[in-house]
Amino acid sequence: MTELKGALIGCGFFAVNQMHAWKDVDGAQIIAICDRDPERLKIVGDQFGIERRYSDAAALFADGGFDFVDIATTVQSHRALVEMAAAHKIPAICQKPFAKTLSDAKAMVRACADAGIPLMVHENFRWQTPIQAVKTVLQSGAIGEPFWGRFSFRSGYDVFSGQPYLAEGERFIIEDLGIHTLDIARFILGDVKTLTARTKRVNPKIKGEDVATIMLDHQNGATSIVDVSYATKLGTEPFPETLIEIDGTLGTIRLSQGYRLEVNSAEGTTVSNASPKLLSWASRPWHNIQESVLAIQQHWADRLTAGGETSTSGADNLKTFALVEAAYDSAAHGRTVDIEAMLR
Ligand code: NAD
Ligand code: 89V
Repeated sequence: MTELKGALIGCGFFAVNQMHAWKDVDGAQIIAICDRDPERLKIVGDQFGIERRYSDAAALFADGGFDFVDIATTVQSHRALVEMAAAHKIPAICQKPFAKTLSDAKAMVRACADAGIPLMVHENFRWQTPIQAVKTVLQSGAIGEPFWGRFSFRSGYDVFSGQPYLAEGERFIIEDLGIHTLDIARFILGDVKTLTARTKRVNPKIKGEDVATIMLDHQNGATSIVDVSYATKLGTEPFPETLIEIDGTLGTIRLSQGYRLEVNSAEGTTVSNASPKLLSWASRPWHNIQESVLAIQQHWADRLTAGGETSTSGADNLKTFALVEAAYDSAAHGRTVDIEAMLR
């Protein structure tokens, strides 16, 4: 099999995980990197032995010689870089949050569709082992038709030391973390008709909201709650676990802290361990996220080689991104938002 060649733009905090994962992906490797910060370019270039280094994305694309680009910068540059990829007809992966606004995100999807190139959003949380395990149980039919769910991420973990920009934006937890939880809710219970949200800022040292409670009406009739907090101090810190409760017509699923998966069905109660693997380059407690980075990047390489839309394509991610915008709108104006209307 010919190995796909990739270029990575943005050599910051999270890109190190992506670079490690690319080393483990079958059928793809990174051959060039780009960062406008010379220090980050050197650190990542030296760590992963990459000779081709660029401080300017336009120069990287002009030189070419790669089959895809992995955009690992923060949101401000996503639209310009995705459109640059489309202009050069280079398939692109773009980190979350996909864009600054839904209208930017729609333009990015359109640009890639017009150029005929695949676009995937690096929305990795649905690729976590425990989340996949919940989906597998639901698909088995063991709990019947789901009618209620809760997707919960409550933590007191200091995310600001690794990602200082998270303390500075007007928007915080929904845009950065809730975006993953909302995507998991869609992945498990399907697309959403309407959304209602409430937010709070508890930590006085940050600008944006650090607590959000969101109610979703899914198209299949199920109702779910997505609740996220970085102001929750617990005895045993659960970061970065998403806890899940699903009630179905024939039983229930509970994914609880410590990756404990309990299924109650007509067959009785089963308890299993849905822990992620600790990859050789991973470290606790991030190993759950790190394993999902490898899974999503392997999925990209497989789809790029064999063809077919990725699970978190740009088009798919519009439906998650709309929930983010709707949550801010709902919390600001105290109203329920029609998601289908936003996507028309
Ligand atoms: P960071 O600030 O540490 O790194 C971003 C890097 O991109 C910096 O080195 C910066 O110099 C570079 N950069 C920015 N614009 C550029 C441009 N136009 N050209 C070249 N280089 C440019 O940020 P981070 O914490 O690594 O986050 C990056 C993205 O990853 C964010 O969108 C964040 O939300 C996302 N993220 C995702 C996960 C996940 O699990 N999916 C986890 C953490 C962060
Ligand atoms: O996934 C993210 O984007 C990260 C974190 C898990 C820390 O919220 O910012």
